[in-house]
Amino acid sequence: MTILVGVVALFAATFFVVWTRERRQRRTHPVAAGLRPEISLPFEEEFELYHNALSLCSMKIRVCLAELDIPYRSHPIDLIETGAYETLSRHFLSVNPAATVPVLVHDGHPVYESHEQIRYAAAHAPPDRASLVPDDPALRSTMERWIDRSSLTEDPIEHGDESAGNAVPGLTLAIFAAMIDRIGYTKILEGVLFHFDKKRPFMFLLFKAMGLERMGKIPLAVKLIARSRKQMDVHLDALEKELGASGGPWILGDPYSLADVSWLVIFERLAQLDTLHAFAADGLRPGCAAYFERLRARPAYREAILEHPHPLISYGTNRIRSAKAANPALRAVLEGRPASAAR
Ligand SMILES: N[C@@H](CCC(=O)N[C@@H](CS)C(=O)NCC(=O)O)C(=O)O
Repeated sequence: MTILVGVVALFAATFFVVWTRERRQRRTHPVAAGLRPEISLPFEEEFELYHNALSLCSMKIRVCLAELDIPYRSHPIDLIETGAYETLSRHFLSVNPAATVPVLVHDGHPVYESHEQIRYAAAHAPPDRASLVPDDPALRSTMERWIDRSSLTEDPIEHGDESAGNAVPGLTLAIFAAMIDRIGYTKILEGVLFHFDKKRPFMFLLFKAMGLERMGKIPLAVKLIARSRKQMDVHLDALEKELGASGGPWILGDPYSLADVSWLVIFERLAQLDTLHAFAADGLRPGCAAYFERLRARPAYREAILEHPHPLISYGTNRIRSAKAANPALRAVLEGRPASAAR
């Protein structure tokens, strides 16, 4: 018995020492947005991108680089949803101490925050490419407004009224819950030990334990999804109006701009969530539905999204689709329709 207590105490002490040391080395902190010329990172190519297939902000900068035809060296980084907390690795923290993707690196200097990265990339457009930023100041200010209205900012859950990007994380809970059933508990545990926002790994543990099918039994998730859905409705109504006023085909009318880059990924996320039809299709916001089809037809969509697939994303979308088909109450939670309404 004494030996057993001794072994347990030794194990606990060793664990505590290792954890404390690791935690110190994996400390995270916020970073200022934009180019950080004072930081130098190892690099091989003019542009390098640390990104993830699922991450909305990563999709945005990939689309932008594809539109501008800027080649880059790709560094795929896992999030827990796609396999592991690689963003918490010591290596990645040396690239971004805020532990988030994407990070654009230009000549070895990081540019943080995707809405700043697209502006930065546009300012470095090759001379033979349209810069995606109109010269006309009025159009430029409209573009900025629509970039902001699609951006994911700090503490998005509390600011869904401000932008569609902030309304997205609440809706994304469904695909989180679907994807996480393929990830082991020990991987999530790394987040419990080291993630800067402990709510997130605990949320994944809960989703994994409960399963997507029982998401409707988590009152906080149900409330958040309903609120995010309403917020997204408001943002899309505004976009529908703007597309009508500009006459399309793009947000500013004729010129395709950074605003369109930013909105493409919002629609793509709704499609990944198998919920696009509840927001823009079949006579519901036809302007937005047709707009997304036009965005999808651009070569950048193929290059930046279709050519960066992840098996767990398609797995997640299919899981959501089949779970809703088998469970009308879950469909009602995710799509806001009465449980009896079939698609
Ligand atoms: N405002 C940042 C948001 C960056 C962000 O939150 N990235 C997410 C993926 S979309 C992330 O890396 N999350 C890491 C985690 O949750 O552990 C941007 O626009 O770049």
